[in-house]
This record gives sequence, C-alpha cells and structure tokens, in this order.
Amino acid sequence: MRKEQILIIGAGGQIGAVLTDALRSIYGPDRVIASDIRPLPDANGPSEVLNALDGEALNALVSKHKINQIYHLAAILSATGEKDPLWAWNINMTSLFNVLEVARSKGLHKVYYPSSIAVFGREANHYDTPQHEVLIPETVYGISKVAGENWANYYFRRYGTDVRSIRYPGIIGYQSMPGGGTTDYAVDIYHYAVRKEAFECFLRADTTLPMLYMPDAIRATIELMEASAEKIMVRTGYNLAGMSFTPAEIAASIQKVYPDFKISYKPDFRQKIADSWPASIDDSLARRHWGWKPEFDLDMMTKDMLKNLVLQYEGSINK
Ligand code: AKB
Repeated sequence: MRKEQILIIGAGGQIGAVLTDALRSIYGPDRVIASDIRPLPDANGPSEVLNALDGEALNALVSKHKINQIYHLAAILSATGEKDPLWAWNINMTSLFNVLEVARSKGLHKVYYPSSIAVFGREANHYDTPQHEVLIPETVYGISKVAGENWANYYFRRYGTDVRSIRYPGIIGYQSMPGGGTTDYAVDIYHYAVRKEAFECFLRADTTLPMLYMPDAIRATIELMEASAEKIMVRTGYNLAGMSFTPAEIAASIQKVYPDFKISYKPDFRQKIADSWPASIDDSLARRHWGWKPEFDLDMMTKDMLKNLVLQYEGSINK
C-alpha cells in the first residue's frame, strides 16, 4: 500500500462514486476520504460532508486527514449551468480556487481537475478536434473549464502545484447516474431499454458526440495520476477519446440485444449545446505522453451496460 491520503470532492457524483471505489481498492479504504455536499449513503470507507465553496472547511478537512492528493470532481455541468450562468460560474470557479489554494499552501503532491469537451465551440475543427485548438465555448460550463484549465496550468508553472486534467467526453456507466449534462441521454437510454420502455431523446438522431465507457474513464484518470510527472507535458487538459456515436447508432446497438426497443426524438435546448461540441477528438498526445488506449467500443459497452443494469434492476426487485 502506498502512503497517499486522498480526498475526493464530489464523491456522490457520477464519476466520483465509481472513482472512490477504484481508488480504495488501490490505496486501501481508509486512505481515500469521500466527500460531498450531502451525506454519502453507503460509504465503504471514511466520508465527510463538505461544501467545496467553503475554503476554511476544506483546509480543516485536509489538515484533519493529512491529505496529500485531491480529486476535485464537483461541478455544475453544461445543461444545468445554462439555467443560471452566474451561479454555475461561481460554484465551478470558487471551488477550484479553494482546491488550488489549499494544494499550493499545504504543498499537496497532486490534484486532479476534470475538464471536458465543452471547452470547444463551433470555431474548433468538428472532427478529430486537435489538442491545441481554438477554445471559444458556448456554455458557462465550457467557459469555466477553459478558465479552470488555464488556472491549473498557471499554478503548475508559477508554484509547481502538480495539477493534472482530462477533457472528458460524455461518460456512460451503470453504477451511477449523471446529472445536468448534455450527454446524459446516453446513460438514460440504457435504463429505458432494460425497463422495456420507449425512450424519447432530447437530441436529434444524427448528433454525433464523443463518449467514453466508465471503466475506460476511471482507468484513464488513474493512469494519468500515476504517470511520472515528466510525462505530463500538457498542463491544461488532455484530449481523450473512446468512441463517437449518434442517438440513432446507440439505439441500433441496443436493438441488437433488444430488437423491440423504440426511440423517438424531441430536441430541446441541449441540441444547441451538442451542436457546438466536436463529433470526434484527436487524443494522440494522451496516447503518446502517458500511454492512453481505450478498450470499449459501442457494442462492447452496450452488452456490458445491459448485463449489469439487468442485474441491478433484478436486485432492486428482489430486495
Ligand atoms: C456534459 O454533458 O455536460 C458533460 C460533459 C461532456 O462534460 N457530460
């Protein structure tokens, strides 16, 4: 076991819940402190209630648990952020500054800060969007991620704070639900399929977006954080790709397993957000610098999602 003391902020969220378990199996349950704004229901290790906007509370928690690594996963995502832009900006930026400041002042080993494909806008190349691309995002979430990446880079160059980041595509997993994103449909659709319900999609049938299956996302995050520092040559956020598909293609993939599955389309305000994002991502620097390689394609993910969701729904019925 390594002597790391890790704090996860936003451990009740879609990625946080799965990452907490993965890190506990590597470092040991007691070395990973799960925190969230609400009490965590069935924590398999130490947990704390933390409002990431409260810098003093964060400082106290870092001292109490002798934390030397932080994974800062709390954020307001693209769709929710558009409902109240200034509120979303305040949460995303204040929480990041609190984390960067505690990391700088206490000399933490490492910080993980997730970025997103939302950093890109219409001016970026739509296909195979390169790492170093023009960044003019159209959502407040995207603006906060561009700013956040730049602050991460600034803290690294100015203070040597070892902040690492990935520009996540849409993340799909069976263990937890996303909340407030534009790519959330790609999780919901599997739940509808398993419940044998028809699904109404809030994006057009032909909207291609970059996506990643949860096991690949967790592995990428841990591989990035465990790579030796000299390999991390991008200190903003690494482009990362898994697969790209449209709602029609994910529905067709589900229909290979459930031929009767039905989908209809009723685009809402999220269509405009999706249209401003890339269809596919060039992640060659992540591959070259720290060896990133995705494992799951669409059909492999569909089989795994459906298998696990069936087990989950059966388990909840039998409880
Ligand atoms: C969202 O849809 O807002 C997120 C993201 C791509 O960062 N899933």
